[in-house]
Amino acid sequence: MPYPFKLPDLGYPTNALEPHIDAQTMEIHHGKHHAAYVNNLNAALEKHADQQGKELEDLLRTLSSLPQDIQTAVRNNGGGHLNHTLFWGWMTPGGAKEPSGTLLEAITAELGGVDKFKEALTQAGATRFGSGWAWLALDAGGKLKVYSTANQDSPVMEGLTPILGVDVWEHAYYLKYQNRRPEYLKAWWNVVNWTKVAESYDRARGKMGSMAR
Ligand code: MN3
Repeated sequence: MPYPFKLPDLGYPTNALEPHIDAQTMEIHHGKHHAAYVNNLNAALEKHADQQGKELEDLLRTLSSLPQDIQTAVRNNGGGHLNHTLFWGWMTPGGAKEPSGTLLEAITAELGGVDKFKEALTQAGATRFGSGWAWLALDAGGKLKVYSTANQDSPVMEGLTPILGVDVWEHAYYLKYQNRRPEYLKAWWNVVNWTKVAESYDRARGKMGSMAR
């Protein structure tokens, strides 16, 4: 849905991911941080009627062709809106413990298996200096890639499709884990919604297939 963008529901109560992610962090993260990205994105687009019909992903894919005065605001707040919307969906209480299906096959074939993939994503998140995200993304050639981005930059901005991502901004973990980002990342694996992640992968592969045809 294009402008005006709206804060989506979490899909579960703020305390649902306890003890791994605490309720107060979720309340502030969703209700304040994510809400601010949505509000700031709408404020940036308010005076640009010609941009208001675009879907969020389209805005982010074509950042450099947007009016100069809103490029940074759309990059930071549009990226923040998309990243967080996906992030809430990639988490769930009591989800499957491991990936399955075509995603599992791809992780095994391309990344050396689930354990190696988890290590790589954890490492990408732990070593991202300052604020950012660690990603599993699908590149233009249909291959999986594990890496990190700064700030609210999304894989979408460089032509990749996000499959799974983890927020490593301090606001995502500081109340419970303080400076212990690796401990937060370790706990986060317990709440990953593998069903949703597998759907992200299959959808991204499906879109590629239809483009190739
Ligand atoms: Mn965040």
